[in-house]
Amino acid sequence: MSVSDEDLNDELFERAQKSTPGGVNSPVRAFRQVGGVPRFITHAEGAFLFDANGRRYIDYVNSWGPAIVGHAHPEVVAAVATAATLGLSFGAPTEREIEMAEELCRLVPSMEQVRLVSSGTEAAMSAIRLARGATGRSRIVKFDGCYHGHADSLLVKAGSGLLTFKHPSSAGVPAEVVQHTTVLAYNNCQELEDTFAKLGDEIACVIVEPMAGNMNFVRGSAEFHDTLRALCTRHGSLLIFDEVMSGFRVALGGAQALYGITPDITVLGKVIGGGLPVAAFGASAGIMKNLSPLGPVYQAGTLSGNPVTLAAGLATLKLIQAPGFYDRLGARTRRLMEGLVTRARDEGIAFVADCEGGMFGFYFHDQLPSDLAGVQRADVERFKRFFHAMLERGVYLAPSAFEAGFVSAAHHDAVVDATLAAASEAFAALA
Ligand code: HOZ
Repeated sequence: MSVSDEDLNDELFERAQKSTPGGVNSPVRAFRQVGGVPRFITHAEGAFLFDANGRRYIDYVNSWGPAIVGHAHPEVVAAVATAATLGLSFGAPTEREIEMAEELCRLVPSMEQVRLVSSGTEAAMSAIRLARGATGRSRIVKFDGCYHGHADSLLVKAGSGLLTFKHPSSAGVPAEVVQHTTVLAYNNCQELEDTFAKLGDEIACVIVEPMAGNMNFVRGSAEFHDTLRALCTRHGSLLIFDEVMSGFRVALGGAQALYGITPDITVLGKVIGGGLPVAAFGASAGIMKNLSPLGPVYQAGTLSGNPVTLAAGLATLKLIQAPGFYDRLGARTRRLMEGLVTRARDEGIAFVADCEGGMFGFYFHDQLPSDLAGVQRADVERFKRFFHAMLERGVYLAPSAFEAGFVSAAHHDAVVDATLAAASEAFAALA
């Protein structure tokens, strides 16, 4: 019997579902919004993923952001291999942790000190605890459609998988746990002003994705960020920029460098681990001194600052500082988005797109959204058909209309051209 194109992915998916809920270890990997069987990846190189059937895809998920220099970059792989031979984990400090902390503080000058952790969830959760400990206040403010990992107090009207699977506020989180979480509309300055007028002196912190990537790609307006900064300063609340996605993605200094805003606390992840699990949160020394062992705010981790993961991260941070790196990355991402818009419009399809650095979003709609309500006005059914038309043609997009996409340095012009050729056919099929 001949093995059809989808058989090995099908087989693996069936097997996976027996031992793992939904067959995946993170919900966003499932194809539940778009339908069909997730591709089981055997390996990746540069701009390409290869699945169990040996099919090659141009990858615009890039491990949900980290693979900014392309998959399996030889310098990153060599750094990991060298580090691994020296031991995988010590549970004691290493010089590499100092190097990473120094590098992060140099590149993101709003931070004087950082604490390294193993996931974005941990970093955001710890940043909130730090803000509460430093201010002695309980209330936190977040925005509808923003996602900051899966800590309990942040799983209210959240983006990413919660939005995709239509459970924006997770079950299993007691009302008492989220009673201090206030959720506002993204980019709405009036709501912010009103909330601070009423609750300002209770607010420990506002946590925001300055360029949101978990409800598709939505840019925070300059006015929104200026208002946020001014209100937090006036009321003694801490402003937390969650730059897990935008950090080292939209610019070397993150979104805060583009907006010229100095947040009180920054949360980083994804790119800083180059594909291995590392995240960080950082702030002024005055704020960070509240953390244990200096202060009373507890935070810890067996594998925090792991020497092998930091080797991958440091090698990646070195590569992205090559002259012209972000100019080239931004130019390719723009060419991709402009090419998609032109090809969709050639077919009479309402389609808009936006991007910054190596991060992008597109919508089957005639207007770019500024908040979650705007995102939800776009045509998800059309997105699903486009997703599959592109997948059939060897282009792997995020399997959700509510996720940002990513371009890497390995997406050379020829790769972008091949994507656009696939998109021409896909749009024609949709039209
Ligand atoms: N922020 C990522 C996607 N929105 C998270 C990836 C995941 O949840 O697996």
